Amino acid sequence: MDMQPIPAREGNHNLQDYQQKRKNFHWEEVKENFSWSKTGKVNAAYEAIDRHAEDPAKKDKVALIYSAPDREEKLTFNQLKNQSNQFANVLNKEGVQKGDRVFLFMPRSPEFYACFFGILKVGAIAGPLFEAFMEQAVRDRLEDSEASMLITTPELLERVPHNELPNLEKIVLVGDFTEASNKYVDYFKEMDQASEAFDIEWVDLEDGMLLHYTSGSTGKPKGVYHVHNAMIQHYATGDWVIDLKEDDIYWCTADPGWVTGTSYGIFAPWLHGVTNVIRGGRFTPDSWYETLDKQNVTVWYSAPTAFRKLVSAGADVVHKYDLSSLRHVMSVGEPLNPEVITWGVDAFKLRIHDTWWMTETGAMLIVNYPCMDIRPGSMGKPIPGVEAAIVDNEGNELPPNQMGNLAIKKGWPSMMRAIWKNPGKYESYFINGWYVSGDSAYMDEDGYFWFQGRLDDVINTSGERVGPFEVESKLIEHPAVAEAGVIGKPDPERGEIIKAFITLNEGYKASDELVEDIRQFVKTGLSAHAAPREIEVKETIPKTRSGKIMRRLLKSWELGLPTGDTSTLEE
Ligand code: 6R9
Repeated sequence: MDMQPIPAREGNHNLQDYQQKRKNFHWEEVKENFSWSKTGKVNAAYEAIDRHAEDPAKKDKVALIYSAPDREEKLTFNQLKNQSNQFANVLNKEGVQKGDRVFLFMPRSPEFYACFFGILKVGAIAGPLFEAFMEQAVRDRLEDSEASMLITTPELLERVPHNELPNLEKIVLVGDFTEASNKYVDYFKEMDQASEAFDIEWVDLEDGMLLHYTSGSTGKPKGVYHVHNAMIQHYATGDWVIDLKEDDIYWCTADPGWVTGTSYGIFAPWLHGVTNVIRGGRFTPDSWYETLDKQNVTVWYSAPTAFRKLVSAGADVVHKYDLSSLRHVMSVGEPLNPEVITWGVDAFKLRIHDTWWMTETGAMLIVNYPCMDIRPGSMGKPIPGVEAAIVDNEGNELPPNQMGNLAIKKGWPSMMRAIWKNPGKYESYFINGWYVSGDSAYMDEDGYFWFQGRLDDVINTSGERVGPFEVESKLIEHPAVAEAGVIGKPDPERGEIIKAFITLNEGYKASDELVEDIRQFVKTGLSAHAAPREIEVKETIPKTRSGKIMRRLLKSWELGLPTGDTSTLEE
């Protein structure tokens, strides 16, 4: 990389602090910031909300600013405490118990957050689902988790195949509905009657808190299981990396259906008692700049795909808004293009700080702190208490500048504790004491990490992880499709787009209409972000002798690259 490093600025801590911490730090130190270190009573919902609501100086501080085209609302820590207590009482009344899975399938709204903390307060495990999921995606997740309750809206209910989900006992409906069923619970009616007082279910730090489903290269999406202990790292990175201060107005753009939207859209800001902006509605460059301007956002966490859209919108759009309150910007989800960092320096007069982590890691691991020189294109360095390395396939460390598996020494606080009902899959992540991420990278002589790509077939489209198998499975459900192979194809704005290669069943002829029909089939059956932007009809799909689709070969053909070893290709 021939770009000059961008010099450090000030933050909560200086470089010596971090260097010191890297040498001599234990996560125990962070525990002092939680009330459970004194009381022994643990629950992340208490630390994030109630603790501030019980503090006379913070009780009436705005916790949540909700802003959507059709609704503006503010909730204080005390209001959020009361509402989540009410919902916890509703859950108790409906028989939800500690360890039960309660899923949320609804757009971002103030109700979402009251429900989320209510779930934690009864000791249940929250499973947030992205609102754009269609029936198949919803079914797979509710089936695998054996969720006993779902919270959704009447509008989204048609995507929930509840008669085919034997474990799903109750559906809480947030909104007006007419059809009566003893399965349905009327959110607003029950909340009206519920008490604002609730005795929190105290849990163990190792008790379940969250299930986030994510895609791998094979099989259905898997449930990544996180425990209350993760709050330690959410808090620490909220200080070290997000640089949160008492008076910040913080905005994380991620939906809580993805891990960034919970770890950093919920826990990090509220564990620090900071005002958190939640924006509903669709993305447009104007509406995003308007949110930064109108809410006087000071700290902003977003993603390369969004930044790239802002770059394409041009300088004229930025300059219409007053972004002078903004002091710190971070990014996650995909490689952050050096050009975007340069643009940020120009547009915001600020550096964009890249951070690297995954659903499985629960919190940031490799980052650019405010006080560190940024090398554009690098993800930065591991946080204190985390050991990162590049390893070979046997888990042996490789020297600097050599490409290999990006790996983390097992045992950081927010590490996933299981893959739901799939211990074999969980074990497969760990080699020789290392968590192996599936990303390839190298580390330079100075300890900066540089992302190279995925080592598996997982697709990253606009920062969203899509498993090719899930899309292929949906494609072949279409009556015209015989076989399907799905790859990620590089795209300047979206990072990658999904491209599908299909063969047709006897009696079907390739046409634009048919291809569009197949695309719509995936879009309405699975989800919009998983629908292939490009579909190419082929005579055959390359497969190994054992019948596995050779996605790598499809990709090489698509990109005009050498095809490598094809010895396992079927005749
Ligand atoms: C938090 C989140 C994880 C995958 C990860 C990697 C990619 C994330 C990145 C990055 C390059 C970064 N990724 N951060 N690639 N630079 N700073 O995104 O979780 O949805 O599980 O995705 O995203 O490939 O393995 P998740």
